[in-house]
Amino acid sequence: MSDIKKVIINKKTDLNPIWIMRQAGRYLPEFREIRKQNTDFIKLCLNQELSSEITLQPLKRFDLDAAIIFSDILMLPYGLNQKVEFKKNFGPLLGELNLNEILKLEEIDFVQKILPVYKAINIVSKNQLTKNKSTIGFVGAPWTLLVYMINKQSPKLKLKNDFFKDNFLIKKILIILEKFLKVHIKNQIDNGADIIQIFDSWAGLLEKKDLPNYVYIPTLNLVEFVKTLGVPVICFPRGIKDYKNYCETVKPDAICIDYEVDPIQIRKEITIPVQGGLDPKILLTDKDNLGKEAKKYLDIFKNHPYIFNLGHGVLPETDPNMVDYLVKTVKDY
Ligand code: 1CP
Repeated sequence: MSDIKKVIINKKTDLNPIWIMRQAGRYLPEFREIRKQNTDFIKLCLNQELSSEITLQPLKRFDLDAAIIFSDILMLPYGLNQKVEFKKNFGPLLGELNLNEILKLEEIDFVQKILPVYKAINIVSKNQLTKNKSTIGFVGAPWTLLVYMINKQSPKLKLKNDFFKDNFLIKKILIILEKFLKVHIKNQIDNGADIIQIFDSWAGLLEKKDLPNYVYIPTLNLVEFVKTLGVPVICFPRGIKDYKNYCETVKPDAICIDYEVDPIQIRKEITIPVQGGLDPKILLTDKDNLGKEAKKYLDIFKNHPYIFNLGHGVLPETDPNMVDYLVKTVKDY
């Protein structure tokens, strides 16, 4: 069993495993090299040779405890036949949402369309580099995917005023998302993912009164589904503020915290295993500061099951030497 699973399942407190959100990505020159020759991001995600190679790149450099599959949460709307593009210096751009077409979609056609993602997971989980380590599969939470599907681009800081105007469409999309997210999760697990992380990157955009309908209930359904498959599930409701209420309602096996929440308060309030927290911007400072800030999290969660990670993805401008220093600091603690 991987150290990450020992923390989550056996509640071990002496292991300090580490992985990093967006560990396979733009801060690595070897990734940028492949990316330069593969300008279509979706096609790259659907090339199992390259996407498995990219997934393993950070494990070749650093003593990380997990591989997270190089894919994207937006492969789901792509599989649902909504057009998805990634524009340089802009981010994701989605096409028209055709409800009738989505309603007609069959499970086997969805799976066929994104099959290389599962093949890549299979390759990665069988590679020597992931021996005794976890292979993390992931999905976007229904709410965060709904945001991209309706908004068709990153919401950045807030939702448009008319976001909720088509209630019928929203309800239907949430039902479809639940169905296909379950298919997507099951296929990742069947191909070797031994942990699932649910990214709710835009949970923080909602008012408290809307959390039950858009975050708690849809995510709880997925969490319960993952549990029936015997795999631990980590939830990352970025910006949620009330992590205690989230954990008590959604009941994930572990909770990933963002960098805006006070870790001391989390330590006091949360009883389940915790992951993450360190501000990715700390990696842009210097080694002394990085060591100090990393130890702060390790000290606070000393007697608590804790998986080291950042409080959001590693930034593209990060020096890989700083990541190396971070991993060593955590391992030597
Ligand atoms: O080279 C490039 O320009 C592509 C950059 C990139 C990468 C490396 C994107 C576009 N996606 C990814 C990979 C990715 N995305 C992974 C791979 C595994 C790893 O972590 O190493 C994962 C887990 C994701 C998940 C993801 N995609 C999230 C959830 C986590 C988060 O960052 O909040 C979200 C919101 C996305 C959407 C997305 N995809 C890409 C970008 C730039 C974005 C964010 C856009 C926005 O700000 O709305």
